[in-house]
Amino acid sequence: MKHFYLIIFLPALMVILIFITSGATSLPGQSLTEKTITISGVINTQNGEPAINFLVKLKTDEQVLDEVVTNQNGEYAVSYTLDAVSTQREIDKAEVFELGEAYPNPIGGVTKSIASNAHFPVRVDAGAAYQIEIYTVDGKLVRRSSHNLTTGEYTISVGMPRATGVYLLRVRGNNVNEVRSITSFGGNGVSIDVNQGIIISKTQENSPFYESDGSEPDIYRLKVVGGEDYYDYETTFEEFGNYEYDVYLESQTGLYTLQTKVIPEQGGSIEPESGTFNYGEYITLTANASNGWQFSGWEGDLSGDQNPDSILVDSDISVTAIFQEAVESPVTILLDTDMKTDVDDAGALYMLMNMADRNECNIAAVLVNNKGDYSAGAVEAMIYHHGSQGIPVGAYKGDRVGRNNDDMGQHYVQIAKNTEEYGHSRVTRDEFPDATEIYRKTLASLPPDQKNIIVSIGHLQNIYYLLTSDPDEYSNLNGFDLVEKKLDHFVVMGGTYPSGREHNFSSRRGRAYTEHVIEILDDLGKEVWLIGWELGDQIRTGSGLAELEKNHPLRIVYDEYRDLRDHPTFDQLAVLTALRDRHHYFQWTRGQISVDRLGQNTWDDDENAHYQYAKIHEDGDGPTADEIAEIILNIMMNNF
Ligand SMILES: [Ca+2]
Repeated sequence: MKHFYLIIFLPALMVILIFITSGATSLPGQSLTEKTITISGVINTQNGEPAINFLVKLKTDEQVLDEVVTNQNGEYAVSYTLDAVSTQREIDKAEVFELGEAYPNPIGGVTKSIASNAHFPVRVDAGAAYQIEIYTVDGKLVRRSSHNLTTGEYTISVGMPRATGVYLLRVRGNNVNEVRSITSFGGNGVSIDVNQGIIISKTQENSPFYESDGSEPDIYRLKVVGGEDYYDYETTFEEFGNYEYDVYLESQTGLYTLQTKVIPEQGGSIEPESGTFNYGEYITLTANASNGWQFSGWEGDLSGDQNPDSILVDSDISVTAIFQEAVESPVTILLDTDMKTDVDDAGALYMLMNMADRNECNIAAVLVNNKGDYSAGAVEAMIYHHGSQGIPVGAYKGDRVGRNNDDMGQHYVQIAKNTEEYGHSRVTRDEFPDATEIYRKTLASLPPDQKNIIVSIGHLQNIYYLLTSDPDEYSNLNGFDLVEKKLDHFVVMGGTYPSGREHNFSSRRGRAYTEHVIEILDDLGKEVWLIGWELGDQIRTGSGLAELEKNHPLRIVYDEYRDLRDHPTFDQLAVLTALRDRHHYFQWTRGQISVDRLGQNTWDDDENAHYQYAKIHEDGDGPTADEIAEIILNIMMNNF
């Protein structure tokens, strides 16, 4: 910041008045006085215009007591309340209080007359700065002089009042603090009380001395500080009571620049980004985060993380806004899987576990909707293999839906039974709690304000039993109300769009559940995002899994099921939709689904419905099927 100091005495461009008001306070042993000084005035530029946005300071040599910025009319008012203690140090006038109150007049002693001047021989005992001061009896300082003295006798000139009357003479310094009474005879001499001590004789020398009895104003300085466009002033103070104190008015003006910086650049922006501002202005700065980013805090001339924040213009300003990638509270997933033949369920489970490791989701529970004994055990084996022990697993306990032990994929049976390799202990579904119980227990434990999502990648009977469940030890809500309260939405792999037949919805013993679940979901009104068979069939992955270790369950099941050939990603697309920006990957059609008794689904476009199904973006509007497949493969392989 540039400062320009220039002091010039000029004719009175302005008049500054000092108003002194008195209050009173008291300290033990002393009666001291508290005073408030207020100085107000108008500053004009040399051509008579109001000086706007000048900083005016009331200050001693050491300390700024008050400061204000001139208003649109160039007006200012500064004030300061002097308490009895601090003023002794900060401003000369304090000594007036100290003297007037603590050293009552007169002290006594022998009175001697001094013929025509006020020169006092003084004996001092050691080198130090001494001050000789003359006060009126009511404590107003009339004169002061300072002297650096060593041991010996000195004659010191002290300005004496011309007005006839009794005054106090005080000598202090180097542990001396003596007060005498003197009488001034109006320029014809003084008399002084002499006592044992510092004042030992008198001289007859004549010496003019400066006099001010308080009837004339003194000259004070106004400091003008500012930029290139500055002016210099002299001003006068009308001074009452002949007090002595140093007052500087320091004014400042000018134009200053704002520079901003954003770290990292893509994190957001600052408004305003730059500019030129008048001294004394406040700039309000707003940090605007980009999508996916959040404001972290200010650096430079601002600090903290208040947003927006404001800053006073008193120099060139440089402000940096720090942004960080937004960490949203991850969604909470309840995965409902058949894990019985097709291997996309295993791919979906590994995607979820890998994404949970990177805080993209919490896995609250896995529910298994196949009647075969080993589906839940296979899920448990994969959870253990991945190191995600602790995820609750619930199993469908009925005997209608899905495949039995002989018909289900033997690759899953093999995984479930291999406790030695994967370290799990529960193998068959009778060792797992009921899926409805896990659903209810988990939902009851979740806060309703999170994004709790059921991702369904199999048959719908578990969801049916959940939605029709009664209150229990976990919740006094029935299933419908519990889901209404705790769940945000469903992502469902099932159906073919806009119409067709698909196994999850239409299996011979499962399709009755589908029909009922859709009816209940119609009533519930929650969002349902649908992944159809035709979409998963276009996006194929699997061959890349050959790079996984040989004991990796995902590699084993893909190898056993399809010889590690590329294979549709029905269930993985549901996970991708649940956890990533679904509009980036797919375009969505909103409408009403209907499912008949055979599990055949049809579709009616309806902008007000709460079902949507996904399809690949038109050319150029989003990633292609191959690009999505690559992303899924990498997430399954924990390579992202
Ligand atoms: Ca499935």
